[in-house]
Amino acid sequence: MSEGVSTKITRRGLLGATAGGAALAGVVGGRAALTGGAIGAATVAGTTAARAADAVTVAPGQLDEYYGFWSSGQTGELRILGIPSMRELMRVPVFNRCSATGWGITNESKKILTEGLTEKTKKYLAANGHEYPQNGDLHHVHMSFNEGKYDGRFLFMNDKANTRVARVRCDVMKCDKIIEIPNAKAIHGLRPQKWPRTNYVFANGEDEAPMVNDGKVLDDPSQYVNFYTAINADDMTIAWQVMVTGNLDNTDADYDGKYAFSTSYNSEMGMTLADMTAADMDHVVVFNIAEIEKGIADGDFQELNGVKVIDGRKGQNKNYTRYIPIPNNPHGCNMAPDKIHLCIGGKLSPTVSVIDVRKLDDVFYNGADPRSAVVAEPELGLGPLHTCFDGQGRAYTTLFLDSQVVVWDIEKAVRAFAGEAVDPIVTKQDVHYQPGHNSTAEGETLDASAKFYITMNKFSKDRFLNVGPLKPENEQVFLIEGDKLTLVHDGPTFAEPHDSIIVHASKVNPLSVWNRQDQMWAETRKQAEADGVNLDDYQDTVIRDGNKVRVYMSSQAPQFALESFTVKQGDEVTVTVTNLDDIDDLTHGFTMGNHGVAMEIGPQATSSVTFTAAQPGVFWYYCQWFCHALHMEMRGRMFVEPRDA
Ligand code: RUQ
Ligand code: CUA
Ligand code: CA
Repeated sequence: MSEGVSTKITRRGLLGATAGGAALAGVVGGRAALTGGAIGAATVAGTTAARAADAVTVAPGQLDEYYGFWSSGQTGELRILGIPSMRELMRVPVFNRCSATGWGITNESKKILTEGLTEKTKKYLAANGHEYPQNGDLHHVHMSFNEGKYDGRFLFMNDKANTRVARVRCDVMKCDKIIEIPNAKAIHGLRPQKWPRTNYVFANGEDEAPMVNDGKVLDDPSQYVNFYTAINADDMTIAWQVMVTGNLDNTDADYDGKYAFSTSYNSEMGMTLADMTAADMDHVVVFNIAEIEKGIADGDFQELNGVKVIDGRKGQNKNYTRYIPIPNNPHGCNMAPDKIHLCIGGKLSPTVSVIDVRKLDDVFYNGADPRSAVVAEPELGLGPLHTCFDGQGRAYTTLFLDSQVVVWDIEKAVRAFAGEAVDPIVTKQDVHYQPGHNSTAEGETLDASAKFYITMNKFSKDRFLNVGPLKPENEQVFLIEGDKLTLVHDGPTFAEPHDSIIVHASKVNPLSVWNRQDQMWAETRKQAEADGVNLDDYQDTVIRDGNKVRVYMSSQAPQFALESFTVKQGDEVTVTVTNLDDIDDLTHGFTMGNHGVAMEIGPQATSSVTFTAAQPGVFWYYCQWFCHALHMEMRGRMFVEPRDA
């Protein structure tokens, strides 16, 4: 008998079965009696967490079930994680410069970083000696949709700092478009249209400014406006803008393709903290997409900096917008996968306001009071920011001030609002500390699931080794089991992941080797053709064109086709490297010593970089991506002859 029990008492077997759990509780209880209970409680909690951790452990060599696409805030890049392991897989530079890949250094990346800027901005930048903004603030990453589900084609993201929106191609995981949004200031909230597909990407302007911001109007907020922008996702052009009252914070779209929504924390149009928090109610703006498209088609717009702008401000009595009063400086804006309920985080109000999108037709067309679309407003805790969903009728709202997540039942909240005595709160769970966004697997899609819950916390405080006054943030993973959330992972991260999406691995299929005909280096290819160079073949050609020198060299591990080349002091040198290796994971690089020049050249890719050889001398170039046992030897010399020689 005792032998039978002992073979059964493995940690996994014990805790997995009810009877086993009871047996362990007995053992622990006995010990607790001897120690005053403290150790017993810790042991139970510890072993439960360990068992839960097993459920999300991805063993070395095993692949994660999901991709996580992560914002990086003021770092300006996109990050790719494996979920649930939280292993960081890749960093994709977007609004930042990158030493490893040459983003912001290569001609191909500079084209993307500059071509979408307005002429005005190019002037501001030139006055400061820059070709493109030197920073970015990337808050929100979202994937393109097809019929309410991720389609694996593109990722879209905002730059609050420089009013830009970027797109990343999921086939190569590189940014291929960046556009500056005219008129608007500080693009913050961003979401793709969910239905029928992502024709539009919606983007919020957070900061108010004069409609024509040319210095004639300055400190006169009564003349300030804000802009909501719809971007054509397929070609990254601006479709239209709507001028609104109040600022815009976060946005989302419905599952019917009819409406989009934005929260506003500054309906007051205040310029000081006191003014921005003066009113008890701010609002959500509802945008009627079909009416706006019709208004554009009928010519009911003004053109402002090349963009068709609809007037959707309060009191214009048209069917472009409606303003639903919401308490108080609301923030998060999240559409539930039940296709019905939109959840608005009250921030300064302890409530989440739930809007039933089926009631919006009445608000637009039958004169119904905008507040009649609010069907629940549960009191959940302090500082509700963002809400995510598990596809089973439950909502998970971050409570910034309480440092908690509150799990609540949407249907019960609706019933409670109608007067029934039900409590919508399922559970509250501490997080460490001060959460902003949160994610469940595919929670913003029709494939939402209840597997795990990720919280992106703004502070780590004491959770990790001290690294100085600047601390990392902390992201935590919880296993969802019925009503229970069990913490299974703490992960420090660098500034500042706001938002993330979790996408099943089956929906994302990146290439391992570039397609030689890729658009990314189309211009470089054109120049090569003009120079009589075939980029698909071995290249060791140096072309002189006045004081411009174009160097074409292919690379094959462990050699560049050119062991040296010669230019004259003051020449503008363009080096084009084509990686002829076509093996997975065989990336070369090109770094020119002492010239601030580096780039990545993936298998079968072409990359180019232009610089001025300002000083005479011998300069070594080398491959900076480890590619071969003789990688160190993969180098060559640039000879720069003195001008007068
Ligand atoms: S929005 S928490 Cu809440 Cu940019 Cu970041
Ligand atoms: Cu090529 Cu290292
Ligand atoms: Ca306010």
